[in-house]
Amino acid sequence: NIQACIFDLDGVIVDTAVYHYKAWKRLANTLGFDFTEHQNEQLKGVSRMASLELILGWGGINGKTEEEKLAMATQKNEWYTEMINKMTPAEILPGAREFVESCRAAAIKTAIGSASKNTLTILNKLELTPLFDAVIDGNSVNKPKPDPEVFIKGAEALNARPSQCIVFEDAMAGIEAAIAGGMKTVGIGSADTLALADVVVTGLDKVTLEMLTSI
Ligand code: G16
Ligand code: MG
Repeated sequence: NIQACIFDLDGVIVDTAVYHYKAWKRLANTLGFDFTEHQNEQLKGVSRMASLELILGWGGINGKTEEEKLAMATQKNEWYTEMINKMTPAEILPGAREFVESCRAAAIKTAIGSASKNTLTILNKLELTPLFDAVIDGNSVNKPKPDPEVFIKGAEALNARPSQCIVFEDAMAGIEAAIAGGMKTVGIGSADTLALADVVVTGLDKVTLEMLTSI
């Protein structure tokens, strides 16, 4: 039986990828280059500093000091937070609130396991904070996905055994993290990119509790 469901935030509960993309693009443009939406796919689930490294690589920019990189990441985050501060509950992805509520109604614990340091701001804007028993985010982990730390801490916070947790993830690194943590996985997106997941669906609007018991 399932004790807990742990949800990634970006790409599962809400689509903030478009805001990350706009903010990173603005930073790249100030540095004199551009990158595509296709390249942006590679940034999903990747931490802020690791994303910056990838982007600087695309622009062929070398030799920046750690201090300069930190300033760039901070600037990007300012532009990003300006956008997420305007988010409303209308931006919750289809079925997300309903599915989390159905877990709670069935006495299944719920947590967020996200790489984002802006997790609480986003949950508050979406008015979803009360629906989660625990929130593990980029501020509470040292090792980014695909390391299982974020999900293991989530399971611990919920007092659940990893084998009885289901993780919902849109990024390959996140699916790998959950598997490394000994958890079951539901991929949100396409079966081509999330091949390692136990099941793949297009969104939480396509998931039922009955489906989960058969994983
Ligand atoms: C998210 C996004 C990533 C982002 C990361 C860190 O991960 O998918 O694109 O770089 O968080 O975000 P921040 O700069 O807000 O700390 P997740 O794990 O929620 O999909
Ligand atoms: Mg994600």
